[in-house]
Amino acid sequence: MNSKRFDKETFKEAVKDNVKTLYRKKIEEASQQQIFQAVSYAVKEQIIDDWLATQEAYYQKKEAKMVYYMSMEFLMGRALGNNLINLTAYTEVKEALDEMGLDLNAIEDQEPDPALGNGGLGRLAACFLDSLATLNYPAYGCGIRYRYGMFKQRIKDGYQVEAPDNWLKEGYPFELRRPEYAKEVRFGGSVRFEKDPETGRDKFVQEGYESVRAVPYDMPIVGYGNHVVNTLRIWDAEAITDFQLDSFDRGDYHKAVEQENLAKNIVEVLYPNDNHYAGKELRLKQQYFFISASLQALLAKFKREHGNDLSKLPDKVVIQMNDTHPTIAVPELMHLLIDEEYLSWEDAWEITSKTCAYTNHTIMAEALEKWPIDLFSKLLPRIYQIIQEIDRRFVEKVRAKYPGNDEKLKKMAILWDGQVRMANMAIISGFSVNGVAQLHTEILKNQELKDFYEMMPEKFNNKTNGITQRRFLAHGNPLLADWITARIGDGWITDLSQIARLKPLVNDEQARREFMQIKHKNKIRLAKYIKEHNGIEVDPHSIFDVQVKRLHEYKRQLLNILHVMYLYNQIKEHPEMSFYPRTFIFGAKAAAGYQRAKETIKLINSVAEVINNDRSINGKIKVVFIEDYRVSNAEMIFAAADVSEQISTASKEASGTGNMKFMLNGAPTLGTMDGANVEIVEEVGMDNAFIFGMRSEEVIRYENHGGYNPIDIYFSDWELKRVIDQLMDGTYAHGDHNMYKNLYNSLLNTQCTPRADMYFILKDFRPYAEAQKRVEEAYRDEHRWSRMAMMNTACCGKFTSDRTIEEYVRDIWKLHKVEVTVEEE
Ligand code: C3B
Repeated sequence: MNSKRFDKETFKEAVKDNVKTLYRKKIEEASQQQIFQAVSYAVKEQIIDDWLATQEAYYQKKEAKMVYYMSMEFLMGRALGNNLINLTAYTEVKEALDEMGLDLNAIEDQEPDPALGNGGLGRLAACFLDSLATLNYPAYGCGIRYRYGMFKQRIKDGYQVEAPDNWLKEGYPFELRRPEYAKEVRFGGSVRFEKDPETGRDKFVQEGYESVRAVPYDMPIVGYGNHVVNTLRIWDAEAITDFQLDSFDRGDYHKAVEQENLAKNIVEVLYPNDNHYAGKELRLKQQYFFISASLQALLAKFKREHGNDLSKLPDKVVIQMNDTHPTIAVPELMHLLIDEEYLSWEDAWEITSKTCAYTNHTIMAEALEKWPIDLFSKLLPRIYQIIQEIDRRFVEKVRAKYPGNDEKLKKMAILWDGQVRMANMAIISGFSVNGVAQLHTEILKNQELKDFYEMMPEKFNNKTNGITQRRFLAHGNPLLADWITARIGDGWITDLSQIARLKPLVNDEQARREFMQIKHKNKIRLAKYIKEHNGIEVDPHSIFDVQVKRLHEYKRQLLNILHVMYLYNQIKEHPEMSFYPRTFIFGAKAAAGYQRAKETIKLINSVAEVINNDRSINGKIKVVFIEDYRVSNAEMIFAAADVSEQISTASKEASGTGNMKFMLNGAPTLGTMDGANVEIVEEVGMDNAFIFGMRSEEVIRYENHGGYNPIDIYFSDWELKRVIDQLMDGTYAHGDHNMYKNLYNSLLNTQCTPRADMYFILKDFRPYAEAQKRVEEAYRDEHRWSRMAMMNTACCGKFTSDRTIEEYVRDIWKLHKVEVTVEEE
C-alpha cells in the first residue's frame, strides 16, 4: 500500500465491508472498538500481499541467511499506527477515515497495548524487529503468546495495584494462527538409553513425560516503505487432546486433566520482573516451551529448504539469545541434533557452537539466572544430561589450561553449588557474547566475566543499543517529525545519521523558535493527558522534568523524589527565593513482589499529594505520577519532556534506551556516567548534558573494597538529614511513622545486606542537587536552552536501532539484504 498502491476509495469500502461481515452492522452503528477491528483488518489485508511476497523472496533467495531472535519478551506496543507509518500510508488512511467521519487517533486508542515484555529488554527486541524489516534482513522473532501481558497498573490511595492485562479479550486483529506448524513439547519423565533395533544406533528415549502442543501465532513486522514483512512468531500452548500418551496411560483421565492444566498455565502470564529472576519452575517451563517449539520449527524449515545436511545450518541460520532467558536453546539444539537427527556429539557441537550467540543485558547478580539442579533435572532430564556433558568437556579444558586453579572453575563451570548457571552455559557454547553499551561491555570484560574474557577474548564484542525513530519520532511526535522533514527532507526516517543536518540550524533563531514551539505544543498535549488522568493542573511553561522507566532501586527514583522533598523544604523556608517552576513527572511499574519499589511509588504519590495541594508555594513545584506507564503513553511523554532523568548508580544500567528516546525528542540528559549516557555525552558534548555523580570505577572500587558509610554523610549534611528524617516523621504519611520504614532502613540501617545505601543515594545527593541547579540556570536562558534541546535531537543519529542492527549483521549475524518487489496495481 505504498502510497501508489494505496487507494482511498478501496480502503473505505474495505472498512465498511469489514464492519458488515464482522458485526453485521453499518459504520454508523459500530462501536469504536468494532471500527478499530474493521480498520485493522483492512490494513492487514494490505500487509498480507507484502508478507507473502517477502516469504517468497526469502525462499527464492536460498542463500538468504536468517536470524532467529529468541526472546521471552517482545514489548511491541500498538501496531495499527506503526504499521500505517511503515506502509507510508498514515496520511492517506487518516484522510480516508476523516472523510468517513472517523478519527484515526481515537481508533488507535482502541487498540490494546500488546505488552508482552517488562521494560528495556523487551522493547529493544521490538525495535530490533522494526529495524531488521526496514533494512531488508530476513528475520524471525520467536517468543511466547502470553494470555496476560505486563499487568495494568492502577494507583489506589497512592499504592500500586496490579490488574490483569487481558489484551486478547476482543481478539487481536494483526495475529494469524498457524496450527499447521504446531509442535509437541515434552516435560519430565525419565530418560532411557537403548539401541535402535533397526539401525543399531544409540538412542536416548524420554518416557513417562507430560507434553503440550505448541501452536504458533504470527504477527507481521512491516518494514518502512520497502514491502518487507517479517514475522514475529509467538507460541500458544494447547492440551494434546488426541491422547498421544503412552499406552500405559491411555484413557487416563487424570493425566488428561494434568496436560490440560499444563497447557493452560504455561502461557498464562508474563513474569513481571525486570532485571530480576523469580526462579520459579513455571518460568523454566515457559523458557523450554518456546525454545523447543521454535527450534523444531527452525530445523523443519531448514530441511524443507536446504535438505538434510545439517552441517550447513550455521551458514543459513543464526540464533541470537536475548539474555539468559532463552539460553536453553543450546542444549535443546544439541538434543534435537543428536536424538532426532542422529548426529554425533562432535558434529552437533560444531553446529550448535557456530549457530548460537548470546547478549548480556545486565550485571545485576539477581538477574543472571541460576536453576537448582534438582528442579532442572526433574523437569528436563535429557536436557540436563546434555548440560552435564557440555560442562564436563569444558571443565576438562579449564583444568588443562589452568592446572590446579579451582578458582577458575568456581567462576566458570556451568554446574556449581547445586545450580545450573545459564549465563556460563551461553558464553561457553556460543560464538559471540555481547554487551549493550561500551561501558557495559568493558565492565563485562574486566569485571563480571573477566575469566571468560581471558580464556576466549575473540567472543566478546559490544553492540550499543538503539531505538527506532519510526515509532519514537515519526509516530510519537508527528509535529516534530513533519518539521524536521520540511527542513532536511525525510531521509532521516530510514537513515538517522541525516538528522545531523539540523546542526547548522541551531544557530538559526527562527528554527530554534519553531523547535521550541513544537515542544510547547507537545507539553500542552501531555498536560491535557495529565489533567484527564490525574486531575492535576500542570503549567506547560514549567520545566517538564521526567523520569519514566521500570521502578528499581538502582535506577534511583528515590534520589529524584528525595531531591523534590529537599526543594520543597527550601521553597517553604525561603518563599522569596527565585525558583523556576518545575513539573516532576514519574512513570514506573514495580514488580509485584518488590517491596521497596512499591514503597517508592507510594512515597512519590504522597509527596505529590502534599506538594500539589500546598497553595503557599504558588504552584512552583508539581509532582505527577503517571499511572500505567507503557509504550503508548511513553510516545507522548518523550515528545513533551524538557529534562531526561537518567540517574542510575554508575555501572548498574547496562545501556538504557529511554535515554535515547528523550534525546531524539530534544530533551537533554540529566544523568550519571552510566550505560549509554556515556556515549550520548560523547555525541552531544558535555555542554549539552548535565552530568553528575560517582563514576563507575569509584562505585566498583567501593563494592570491591568497602569503605562507604552513608551515616557520615547523613550527619554532615543537615538538609539531607532533614529530608531523610521526613521519611519517618509522618510528613508524607498523615502522621504514620512506619510507612517508609523500609526505604529509610535501606539508606541508613547498617544491618542491610550487603550494605546500607547500596546504590549510593546519599553520596550522590549533593552532586545531583547541584546538577539540578545547573538545569534551572540553563533553562532560564531561553537562547541557550533551545540550542541544547535542538542539539540533542541533531546529535542522536548514532542511537537508531538501524545502526545497532547493521553492527550485529556485520560482526555476528552475517546476513544479506533481500529486496522484495511487488507488482504495483
Ligand atoms: C535492560 C537493561 O536494564 C537496560 O540497561 C538495557 O538498556 C536494556 O535491557 C536493553 O539492553 N534489562 C532488562 O530490561 N531486563 C533484564 N532482565 C535485563 C536487562
